[in-house]
Amino acid sequence: MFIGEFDILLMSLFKNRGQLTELDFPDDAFNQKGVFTLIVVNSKFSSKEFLASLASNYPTSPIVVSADDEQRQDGYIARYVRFDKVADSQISFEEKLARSDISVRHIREIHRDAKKLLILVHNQPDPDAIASAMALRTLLRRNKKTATIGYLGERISRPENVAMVELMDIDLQVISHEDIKNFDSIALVDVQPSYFRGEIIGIDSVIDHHPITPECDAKFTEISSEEGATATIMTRLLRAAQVEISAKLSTALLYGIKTDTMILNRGADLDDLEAFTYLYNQADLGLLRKIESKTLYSEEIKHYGQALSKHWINDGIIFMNLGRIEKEHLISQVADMGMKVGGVKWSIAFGIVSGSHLVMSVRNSGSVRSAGRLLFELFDEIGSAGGHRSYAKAVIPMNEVKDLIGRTSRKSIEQWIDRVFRTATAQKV
Ligand SMILES: [Mn+2]
Repeated sequence: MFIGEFDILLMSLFKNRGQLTELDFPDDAFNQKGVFTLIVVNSKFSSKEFLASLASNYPTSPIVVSADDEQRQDGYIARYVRFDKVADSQISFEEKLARSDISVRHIREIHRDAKKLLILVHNQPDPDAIASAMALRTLLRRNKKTATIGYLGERISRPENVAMVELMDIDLQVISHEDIKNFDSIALVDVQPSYFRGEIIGIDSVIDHHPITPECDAKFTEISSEEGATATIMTRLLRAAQVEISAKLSTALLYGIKTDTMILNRGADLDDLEAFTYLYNQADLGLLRKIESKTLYSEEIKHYGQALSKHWINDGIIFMNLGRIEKEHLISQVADMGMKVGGVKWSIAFGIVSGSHLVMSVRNSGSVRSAGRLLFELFDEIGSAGGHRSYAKAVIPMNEVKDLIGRTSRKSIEQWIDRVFRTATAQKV
């Protein structure tokens, strides 16, 4: 039911939703028969009294007032909507896609003649990087044979990432610097040229969501740090090009956005939300659950068990030693777990990785000194150390540890770490 005069365009929007009743006078509203799925009132008639009697006459019909510049007033029974704004935001979204479509034509042009294209991600491929690389391959209308998705690091080991690659059957390849010569075009995804310290030449395109760095010259760049994930940018480009996004690709992109934004908690913006909602509708959620549940391997539980059973707590700090291990990510997982213990303000997990480096992962409750700064001050001179306020990491070569404390027995390392952290966390900020 429409009460009052309305724009023809607005009326046409509602025409296909059912039968319209158009009334010129508000009083006519009270002698209508039937059930109304929506009542739209021109703001001219939106007095409190009128809306209240409308509501009591039609208790099951939602009431919307087409407002001009009026704000919604408290105590009013209806919702105020500026219909022109609704249309406006839809148009500006379409405008954004249309602009992105120009970008798509550009990047397609740049890689068009390449016989062998390399889509290169950073050395530790995460779901966002992997999904975005797959998306670019689809966007460029290429397949496994005509575009390789590769990285220069070691075999991926994080269980979720391994599960993603295996369960989704993704052909992610480890490549060497030598191999790079075999490609006649290179696209970077989720990373920028400066990351490779000038070691890779001939980069034709860059798509990334990290803050732009100098020396980012490529024929095509789409770098936007407002987005929480490169997968969000890729989703926009695919939609702009009106490419159908398969269930598999939707799942991968959704997972990329989820992990890079910590389920839309960290650095996510409206575009991430928009992409998330869009992908969610066409993703294989069962498959996604399967991937996400694979966070542990059976042989890893032993390390966990040992570290947890031998933990000790001093001055609100929980210490957990994983001993000698191969998989570094276990240390940060155990550190996360330490924060769940009641009364704990700091969680320190550490272990010797590949026999060559002492790796420490530090977490705190946030209301204490910055973890990143603390590690930096303590260990920057003998290793690499730093991170965020509440989570940080230090990596120290074992020979430095030996120089510093004389020996590298389990006991001496534990005593040293205990002493260092108790002293450092006791200091005033
Ligand atoms: Mn990313």
